[in-house]
Amino acid sequence: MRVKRYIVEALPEAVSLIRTELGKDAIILETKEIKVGGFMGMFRKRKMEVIAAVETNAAKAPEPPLRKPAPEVAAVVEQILQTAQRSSTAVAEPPKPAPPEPEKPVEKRGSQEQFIIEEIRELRSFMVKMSKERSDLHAMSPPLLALKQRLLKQEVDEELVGKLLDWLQEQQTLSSVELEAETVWSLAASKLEEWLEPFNHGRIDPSARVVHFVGPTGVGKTTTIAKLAAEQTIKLGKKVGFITSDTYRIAAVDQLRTYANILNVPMEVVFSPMDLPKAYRQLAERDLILMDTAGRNFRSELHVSEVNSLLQSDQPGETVLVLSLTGKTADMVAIAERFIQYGVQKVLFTKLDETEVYGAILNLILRFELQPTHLASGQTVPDDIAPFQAGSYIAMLLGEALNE
Ligand SMILES: Nc1nc2c(ncn2[C@@H]2O[C@H](COP(=O)(O)OP(=O)(O)OP(=O)(O)O)[C@@H](O)[C@H]2O)c(=O)[nH]1
Ligand SMILES: [Mg+2]
Repeated sequence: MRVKRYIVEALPEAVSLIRTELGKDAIILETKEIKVGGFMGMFRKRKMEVIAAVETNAAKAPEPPLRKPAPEVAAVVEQILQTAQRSSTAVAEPPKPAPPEPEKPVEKRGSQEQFIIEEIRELRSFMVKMSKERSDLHAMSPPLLALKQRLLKQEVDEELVGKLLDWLQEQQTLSSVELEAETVWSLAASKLEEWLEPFNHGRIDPSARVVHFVGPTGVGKTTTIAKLAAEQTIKLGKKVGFITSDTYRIAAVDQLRTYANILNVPMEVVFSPMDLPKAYRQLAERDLILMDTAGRNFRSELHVSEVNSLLQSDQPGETVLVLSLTGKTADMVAIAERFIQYGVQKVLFTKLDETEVYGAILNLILRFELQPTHLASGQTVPDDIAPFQAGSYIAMLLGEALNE
């Protein structure tokens, strides 16, 4: 049997190709919508994948039942072929310019179109039925199903889940036995680790002199800065300075000043980008400057460009986008999209302690190629923060195989 895979815009295109390349006895084994291009299976263009096959040697041993061309399948293919031909004729040969009775050709074309639409509808329901039967036969094993459900409950992007499950199913096929739950879990963990490998070295760049923290209101920017200042001072022995541009609320300046006093860190307040050079001069002796910004509605482009004007610096530095895991994934995506335009490459997730749903971390990292620096998991300064580690993150995401 010769099997061939076609990626096309629409079914009729595949049908013509199949007929040309595999001949009229070809059968369609599977059709599904897929996406191509993009990154890690995302942001792709919609296409159609059509798997077709033709028997090359009738004398060969019979194929397993799944692959055997069912008579109704062949009939469907024949129908598709006819329909495609009719529809391509309809496209290639539009009705001739209006003869004396202008109404008639329009009517004729209308009914012809209607006929094709009806046929396509019928075909589609046939194909859906066939592919359902086929997928029923290929029903996922309970451990794979459990993993799928777990990841969807964790709000992992459906496309990522599909990609992981496809790979696991391949492994299962290769091993030709049903994989046990523990194996499925450890294979999934290793695949996720492979995906996250390029993003497992986030941290704050040791050569950065200025680190800016941006993010929506109340996500924990100021608290995080205090936690990191303690980490950098106590653990790494760095001399840290603070700058805040959050002058929208008096309390905001006071909040950072309180931490500055406790940690014995000098602090400068800037009201506009023009104040920055002076602030840097004042903190010239410090090894690392952590800059707090006001939380705003960063779905607004205006607010993003406004905060960006404060992030300009001639010093080596970076900007960390702070996002709370209690936020909605769609909102996080919209905000990340805005900041990506300004070159933000790092992300720090807070409020890990307030949720048991961790998929957004994976989605955001892979979708935007953001380097995660830390995970913050509570209100206590300085303890409730830890560097991001792919291994422990994946363990949280997957949970316990046997409890599923
Ligand atoms: N549970 C939990 N609470 C946190 C965490 N990080 C910060 N918070 C709390 O979230 C609230 C807001 O924290 P802030 O640090 O003021 O947040 P912000 O992003 O600076 O807020 P704005 O400056 O108003 O935009 C405070 O009550 C913090 O204690 C965390 O990891 N877990
Ligand atoms: Mg703040």
